[in-house]
This record gives sequence, structure tokens and C-alpha cells, in this order.
Amino acid sequence: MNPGDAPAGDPVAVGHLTVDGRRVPAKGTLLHSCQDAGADVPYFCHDESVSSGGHCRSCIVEMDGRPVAACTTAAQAGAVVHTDSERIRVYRRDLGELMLAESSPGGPVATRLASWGATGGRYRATPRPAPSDSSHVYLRFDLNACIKCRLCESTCDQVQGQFVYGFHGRGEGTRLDWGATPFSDTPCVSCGACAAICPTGAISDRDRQKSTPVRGTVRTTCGYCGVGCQLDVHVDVTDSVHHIDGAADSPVNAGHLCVKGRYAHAFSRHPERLNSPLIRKAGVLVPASWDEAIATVAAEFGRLRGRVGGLSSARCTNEENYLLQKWMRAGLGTNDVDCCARVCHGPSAVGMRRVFGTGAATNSLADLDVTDCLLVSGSNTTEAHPVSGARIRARVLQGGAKLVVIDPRRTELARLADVHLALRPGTNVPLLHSLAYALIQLGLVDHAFVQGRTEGFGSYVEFLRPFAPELAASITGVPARLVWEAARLYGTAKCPMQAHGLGMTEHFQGSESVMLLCNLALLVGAIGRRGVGVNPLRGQNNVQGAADMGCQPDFLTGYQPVSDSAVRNRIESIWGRPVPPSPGRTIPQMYEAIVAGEIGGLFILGEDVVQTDPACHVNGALDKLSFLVVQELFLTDTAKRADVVLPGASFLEKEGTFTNGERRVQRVRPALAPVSGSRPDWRILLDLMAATGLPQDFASPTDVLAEIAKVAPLFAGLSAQRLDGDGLQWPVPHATHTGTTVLHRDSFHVGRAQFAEIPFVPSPSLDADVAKWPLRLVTGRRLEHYNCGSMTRRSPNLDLAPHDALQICAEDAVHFGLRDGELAQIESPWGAAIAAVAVTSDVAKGTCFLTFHFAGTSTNNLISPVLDRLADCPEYKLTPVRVRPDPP
Ligand SMILES: Nc1nc2c(c(=O)[nH]1)N[C@H]1C(S)=C(S)[C@@H](COP(=O)(O)OP(=O)(O)OC[C@H]3O[C@@H](n4cnc5c(=O)[nH]c(N)nc54)[C@H](O)[C@@H]3O)O[C@H]1N2
Ligand SMILES: Nc1nc2c(c(=O)[nH]1)N[C@H]1C(S)=C(S)[C@@H](COP(=O)(O)OP(=O)(O)OC[C@H]3O[C@@H](n4cnc5c(=O)[nH]c(N)nc54)[C@H](O)[C@@H]3O)O[C@H]1N2
Ligand code: SF4
Ligand code: SF4
Ligand SMILES: [Mo]
Repeated sequence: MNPGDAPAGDPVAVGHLTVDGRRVPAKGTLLHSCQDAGADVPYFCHDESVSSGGHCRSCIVEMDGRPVAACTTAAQAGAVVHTDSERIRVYRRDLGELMLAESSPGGPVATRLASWGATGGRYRATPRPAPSDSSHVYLRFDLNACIKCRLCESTCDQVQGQFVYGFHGRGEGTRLDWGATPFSDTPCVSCGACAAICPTGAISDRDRQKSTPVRGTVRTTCGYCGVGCQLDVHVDVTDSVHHIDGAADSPVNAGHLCVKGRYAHAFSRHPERLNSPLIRKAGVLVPASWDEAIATVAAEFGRLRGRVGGLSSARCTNEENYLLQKWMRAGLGTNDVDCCARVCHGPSAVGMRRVFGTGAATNSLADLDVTDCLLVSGSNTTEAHPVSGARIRARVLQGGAKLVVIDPRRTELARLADVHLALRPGTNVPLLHSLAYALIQLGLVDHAFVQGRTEGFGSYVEFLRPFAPELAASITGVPARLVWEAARLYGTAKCPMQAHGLGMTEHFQGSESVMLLCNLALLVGAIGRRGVGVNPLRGQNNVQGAADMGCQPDFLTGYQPVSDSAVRNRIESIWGRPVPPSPGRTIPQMYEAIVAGEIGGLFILGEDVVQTDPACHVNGALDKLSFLVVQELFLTDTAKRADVVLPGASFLEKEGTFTNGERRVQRVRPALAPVSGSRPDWRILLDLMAATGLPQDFASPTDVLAEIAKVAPLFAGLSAQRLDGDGLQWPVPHATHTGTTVLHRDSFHVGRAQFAEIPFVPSPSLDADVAKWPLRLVTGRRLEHYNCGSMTRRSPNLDLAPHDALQICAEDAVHFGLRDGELAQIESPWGAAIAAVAVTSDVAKGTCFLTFHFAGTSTNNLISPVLDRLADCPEYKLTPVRVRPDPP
């Protein structure tokens, strides 16, 4: 841990007390003291993740002769405590009898009550009908088992911030209640925290209620989003996932999970999992042996040598990404290797590297509990990074932090925000300039920081003159007073922190918008300490890692420029092979090169580009390609177009590491065996390397990680053993370094950070003819599904969200003849899509929003060829469109 990073709020001992005759420090609650003394004090309503209400009274102990609830009583110096006196034993038995009179709990509670001698015969209460409700896809209720400990209510309110539960009635008539009937009509977001915490089985879930016995439990890292939650995967005797819990001791998720990490695992044993290599013969993909498939790829790539490119997978491990780029460079002689960071947070990396020198999140997720003002821009955090979203909600609801949200839509966080800047999509640049202007005019600049660590302030102040909030408002649509208020909140905070998403990056001026976010942080001195910084919420589970490993055309492993001959020499001496000296092509450039006939062969590891890249780029390229290899879990639309399909293994079935959005490298451990006929991706890559003349002697991903540590100074201190526990946040420059929670503490390695003066250059799509294209479309995500949906659609999450939806406001819906729930045709100058209409007041007139999780929607037919000016990221967040009912 770095200096100044001690966890806040750890109780301090105020003397000593005795528990059952043992002397222990008096700190926190009596329950903590009893635990320190090794006393087995029972409790049902307490959990370290929530504040205690003392509802169940089971933790009753005698303190100085008085019976008190240990979980809600502060430990007092000098107190004498007995946890198991005769008097306490009688209390507990009576308490147990009362509980049994009102309910029939299962699980550990039943066992406990029996151990107290409670049999349920002593008191009689009127039996009441026990509502059970199975309307929800996952959650199950048996309220007859409820002992009213209220842990469900506490966890839903305090951890998830969703307020689904309440208790009504008094005394023995007290009942758990959820307002709406059936339960599926409540605002529940299916995080499953209540089912995980309920000690009696009154609230459970479909997984926990399975009858197949559990065989064992494996700690691993979630394979969906970049939060990087730690999972405890309980595996059943049939080698399938039984149920999944969040790891309570993880600094990333502290036991919490979302509906994907906890519940969307059925894909792993889905009958459509690929279970054999496929080779296209006479136009049809047919099953083939591994030997034939590997030999076919080797022969074709040999024939096309010098004209092959590779797309890596941000869903795969660091070790797999490392092998893929090594194969491309050292084996096939090309730097034409890239990954989906290109279509995602590539602009964050470019923008932040230009200003700060490093393109990754400056701070840690734990800092969300430290900041007193969070600026969330272009991120729908509660749906796309739900566990971090819940953490933000909790912090704001507790009054710990102010919240400013910049988003054209009224997202869940926007509803909660102190200020919501609902700008027109595509106008981040003038809005961020007006915020900077306001910070300066309000006198909120940290001049010591600006003087000590930045450059160009004077000229920047001049540059900002035309961007007064009152002037910018005509472009952004945001009332000036809200900009002034947002600047006041961000600028007066002690720890102003930023988190941003794709609403910043997936634009014509994406990288440049990120540079402007950096400017704001520089102005208020919010860099280099806890609770501040600029933090791109990296999307995929391992997109940080894929780029870190060198799946980028211009950087080798650890952001070492491929054009630097000293770097190349060092790596060549480790690899024993030459590395091509000039940077390769980005994904859009590779597509262009395919169309131009310069690339003939493409290897795609775990990306469904046909569904997720703009059709205007990808379709023509795939038509022209002479040989396509796709390594996948499912026969996606991309795999269907391949010449060879190789069946890989999912994160639940293999070993390695993922790096989350706070640069934390964490272990991935196999919970299940790979589906019969498939192989872990790293093994397949090793076979391909050997078959193309680059044999490797790695026996396991652990060996690959050892080479990564050798190749890249940033990761020199990483090893599989050192990653057990909480993992390590890079840079980890040597074998005893404990990782880096905060970047740029005392200096930037670019020296001083330069304020970026970015002119506003509107995207061609912003100014497209309104008469012809009256709406501006934003595309993005929803909670239940993940990107191309190949995994979440093959889980019961499909029942929670059976299709994509076009969000549009009522006025526009009426104007264009659309009705809620019915289909709409959406057309842009580049193509058409079709989706069900969802009328909502969360998008403004003139704007609409569409998800891209279902292939049939064809969302990406609509997207224009406009790219970010510096990072080649497609402009997924702004398309001129028109809409009409379908059929008309
Ligand atoms: N459930 C779920 N979670 C996911 C994913 C998923 O598919 N499903 N995918 C993962 C991946 S790969 C990524 S990259 C992340 C993405 O996570 P996010 O970036 O949070 O997701 P998006 O929904 O694409 O877009 C975020 C927001 O940008 C806003 N926006 C659009 N245009 C503008 C603009 O001009 N200015 C501003 N300020 N905001 C704008 C949109 O209204 C939207 O609310 O999520 C990851 N997590
Ligand atoms: N319209 C629109 N389009 C977008 C976006 C948007 O906001 N709007 N967002 C863009 C963004 S940010 C991103 S990151 C991309 C994501 O685009 P993709 O990377 O294409 O999306 P994923 O669904 O994550 O696809 C990964 C594929 O990998 C497979 N897979 C998963 N795990 C493994 C594994 O361990 N091994 C192998 N071999 N395969 C595996 C899955 O089955 C899936 O088909 O989409 C982009 N597309
Ligand atoms: S699943 Fe989560 S959101 Fe739903 S009721 Fe339980 S705790 Fe609340
Ligand atoms: S928040 Fe992200 S990492 Fe955590 S459980 Fe959900 S999908 Fe997995
Ligand atoms: Mo992404």
C-alpha cells in the first residue's frame, strides 16, 4: 500500500475490555470484540457490508450484567462481557422459540435455532398464508421462512441502492413487502445480493435451489465487464456452474455482483457451444480434426505471408493476447494487430497519453469511496459497470459525494445527480470548454498545481474566451446556469474525481474530448492523490490487458513503441526473431487494406465484428478477404463467414489473468473443464505458432506471464504467485513492488502536462440535413446484455430483456407515427435497422437511442464511416437518422 492509502474508517482501539475472561482491544462494536476474543456469538441480521439494525437480537450478550445486542453496542473500555451465561442461553432459546412461532426458516438459521434448544413448541402464532412469488426470472421467495432480519432490505438499499424491499405491520404481524405485485414489476435490477445474503432461504434464486450437489468452489475473475469482480464459482457434480457468489474479501467488488456476473453463466454449457473445428469445404463449414484445422491455417497463412492481419480479443486473457501479438509479429512478420480498444476507449488512451504521458485510469475504484464530487461523463455506469455504478449510488445516497452527470440521456445516475448536463450528442467539446471557462471565472483554479505541474495556462485562458457557458449553450443545448453550478461543485470539492465512458470517446472528436477532461482535472489540481483523477471506465473484462500486451499496431507489450529500435532489439533478443520496424494498421485501416488487396488473410480471436463494427467498414472487407479464421465460443455471424473456425474455451474454463479498468491484474482460474472438442485459446495459439514455424516452450499460462514480465518493464514484478489474493495494479516495476494505486503522484513522465487547446470541429453527422434526417441516434448498451450478446442471449437474461429497443420521446414517437412496443424502421444514409419502440422521457426531443445486442436489429448497418480524428474509433454515438413504423 502506498503512503496515504490506509483505508479510511478503520476503528481505533479506545482501551480494553474482557469477553468471557479474555482481554481484547475495545474497538468498533461489541460484536467485533467478541469475535476478537474468539467467542461464537450468533447473528442473523448483521453483515459487514451493511450497517446493523439490531433487528434479530440473536447476538444478545451480557455487558456489565445487562443484556445488549452486540452488533449495535459500541465496545467500551473496561466492560465485562459474557457471551454464554445461563441467562443468555435462556434468552436465546426464547428468542428462537419466538422466531419459530412466526416462521419456518431453513439454512444455517434452522441449525442455529436447534442448537439453542428451540423446538418451536412453546409459543403459538396465527399461521398466515406465505406468499411465494416466482414471477422473476431468477429470484425465488418463500416468505414463510422469513425471520425479519431485514438483511435483504439493508443490502438492497445500502449496497445496490435500489430500495425494492420494505417491511410493514408491527410485532408478529411484520411482513416483508415489495410494493409491486408480482415481484417482476418492481425496480429490481437482478443483482441477486438479497438472495446471497438471506440466511434463511426466504429469498433465494433459481441457481441456489438446484438439486444437483456442489462439488467445489473456484475463485476467479468475471469475464464480462472491466470492473473485474471476483467470483466464487460453485461447481456442481455434473461439471456445470451451480451458483456464483461475489468474493466478500475483494477490494473490487466486496462481495457484490451484477446480473451478468452472478447469473449469466448458462452460455458455458449451452448446446450451441462450438465443439469441433470447422473447415469450409465446397462452400460449407464442416467439422474437421484439430490437426487438419491447424494445418490448413498454417498452410494458408504461409501462402499469404506478409499479407495477414490479426484482431485480438479483449475477452481473452493477457497471456492469450500476448501470444497472439507475438505470433503476428515474430511468426507472421506483421504489426497489423489490433483489438477492440480501437472501437471503444482507444481515444481515452490516446488523449490521456498526450496530456499525462500514460493512457490508463489514474486512480482506483476504491477512490469512489473517497471522492466528494464525482463527474461522470458519457457513462451509463449503473448498466455498463453495475458494481461500480452501485458503489457510486451508495456514496451519493449517503451524502458522501456530489454528483455531476454529462449525458444526453437521463440515465439512472443522471436522475440521482445534483446537476445533469443533458447536452446534444456530439457537443462534448464546447461543453467541456464552457466548464473550464466557468472554473476559471469562479476562481476555482488550483494555481499552485497549475504552476508546479502544467504548461500553457495563460494561453489556455485566452483560448477559452469564446466558450462562456452562455455562448456555448446555443450549441450544446445546456442552460448556462447548470454549467456554472457543475463547475462550482467540481471546483470546490476537496477530492474532485472523474469517471468517463463511451459518450466521450466514440465521437469524431473523441480523443480530443478526453484531453479536455484532463484539462479540467489539471485546472483544479485533481491528479496524483487519492479520490481524484481521470478514469476511463474500461469496457471489456480485459481490454486494458489486450492493449497492455501489445495488441496494438504501434506498441509492443507494455506500451513500448514498435518504432523504437532499442526496444525492438531488446525484445528481439528475447524472442529470437526480428520484429517489423514500422507501426502496423488499425482495425479500420486493415479493412481498407483488405479492400485494396493488401491484406488477404485475417485471424479474429473472440470478436464478432460483423455485428459490432460498422457495417460500412466490415462487410465490404470480409467479402474481399481470401482467408478468414475465427476462434470463438459460438458460431457468430462473423464465424459463419470464416474459412476455418476454431472452438476456444470461455473464461470459466481456462487459466490466466485479466487486467481490469483500474490496472489491476487478477487471476483467472478454471472452474469447469472446456466443452468437449474445444481447447483453451492459449493452447490453440501455441499450436498455431508451432505450425507456422514459431515453436514455443510454454507449458502453461504461468510461463507466458513470466515472459511478459521479462519483456515489459511495466509488468516486471508480476508473477502468478504474486497475483494470488487481490492481484496487483501496474506499474509493478520489480518483484517486491506492491503495485500502483495512483498514477502521476509527484510528476508526469512527460514532464509538465500541457493544457490542450482543442478547436470545436463538429462531426459531419451533427450538421447533417435535418429535413431529411430529423433525429440524431446514439447507440449503446443495456444492463442485461453484453455487446454482441452471444453469451447473455444464451442465458435466462434473455427473458429479462428479449430484444433491443429504440428509446424515443413521446412527442417524436407521435410525430413519426411510432407506438410503444411496436416495430420501427430506422434509416440512416448508410443503412437500415429494425427495433421495438420504447417511448421514454429519458431522451430529449430530436435524439433517440438504440442498443446493439441482437444480430437481427442490425444496429451497425446505420453507423457512418466517421472516425475519431486521432484514434480511428468509429462514431457509434452520433448518426443522423429518420424513423417510421414497420410495416408503414
Ligand atoms: N451491460 C453491459 N455492460 C457492458 C457492456 C455491455 O454490452 N452491456 N459492454 C462493455 C463495454 S465493451 C464497454 S466499452 C462499456 C461501455 O460503457 P458506457 O460507456 O457506459 O456505455 P454506452 O451505453 O455505450 O454509452 C454511455 C453513455 O454515453 C452517452 N452519450 C452518447 N453521446 C454522448 C455525448 O455526445 N456526450 C456525452 N457526454 N454522453 C454521450 C449515452 O447516452 C450513454 O448513456 O460497457 C461495458 N459493460
Ligand atoms: N452500435 C454500436 N456498436 C458498438 C458499440 C456501441 O456502443 N454501439 N460499442 C463497441 C465497443 S465499445 C466494443 S468493445 C465492441 C465489442 O465488440 P465485440 O468484441 O465483437 O463484442 P463481444 O460481444 O464482447 O464479442 C466477443 C466475442 O468473443 C467471444 N468470446 C468470449 N469469450 C471468449 C473466449 O474466452 N475465447 C474466445 N475465443 N472467444 C470468446 C464471444 O462469444 C463473442 O462472440 O462493440 C463495439 N460496437
Ligand atoms: S436482486 Fe438486487 S435489486 Fe433486486 S431486490 Fe435483490 S438486492 Fe434489490
Ligand atoms: S459489474 Fe462487471 S465484472 Fe462485476 S459482475 Fe457485473 S459484469 Fe462482472
Ligand atoms: Mo468496449
